[in-house]
Amino acid sequence: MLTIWGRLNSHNVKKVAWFAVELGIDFVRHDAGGAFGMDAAYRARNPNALIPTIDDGEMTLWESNAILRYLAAKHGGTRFWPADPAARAVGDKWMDWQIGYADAQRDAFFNLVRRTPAERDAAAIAASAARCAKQMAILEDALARSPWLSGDDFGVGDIPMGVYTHTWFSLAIERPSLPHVEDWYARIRERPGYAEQVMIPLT
Ligand SMILES: N[C@@H](CCC(=O)N[C@@H](CS)C(=O)NCC(=O)O)C(=O)O
Repeated sequence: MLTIWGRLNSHNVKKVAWFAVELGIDFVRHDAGGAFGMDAAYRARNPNALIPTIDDGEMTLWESNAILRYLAAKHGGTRFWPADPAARAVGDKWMDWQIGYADAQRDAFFNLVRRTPAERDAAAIAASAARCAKQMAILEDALARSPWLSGDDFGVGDIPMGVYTHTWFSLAIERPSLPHVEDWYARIRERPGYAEQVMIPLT
């Protein structure tokens, strides 16, 4: 049985929980991080004191995108992570690209979701929203050429930005109209586990 540690209102935990549902594997998730804190046993599993961490009986692993690739390889065969290096690199690229996107979105997210209206920094929110729009235009261009970030089929490369895109559409910020991103987001919303593990109210 797969164990996932981490609160579900974390982007990085959502990735893993959603993908476990896609893979059809049984898992148990224990809240950790944020208001739930991290005990000494957790910190012994993950010296970074960050979430998520998993244990599947074979190994303990942290770093959400590494966890996704491990689970894809172990439980998905080539279904979600192709064997061909070039095909695999297509989705891998977007997994790494998400780290830069998360940086762009951070100020808008923390100000609008984790702070009270009185504490919000309007200039930081606007700057963050503008950075997100610029990044999302890159995603739009990619999705105009390919149905999925992973290539012709949905794959592990769609998971990280799938999570962050839900936040982008949920935040009270200005968004340009990006029809291919909207279409991809609509298709992702139909995927197993997405509504349950990702589309929860932002907190
Ligand atoms: N690169 C790491 C980043 C992990 C990370 O920053 N996690 C955040 C939540 S999304 C965290 O642990 N924050 C502290 C906390 O929740 O207590 C990964 O992808 O797993």
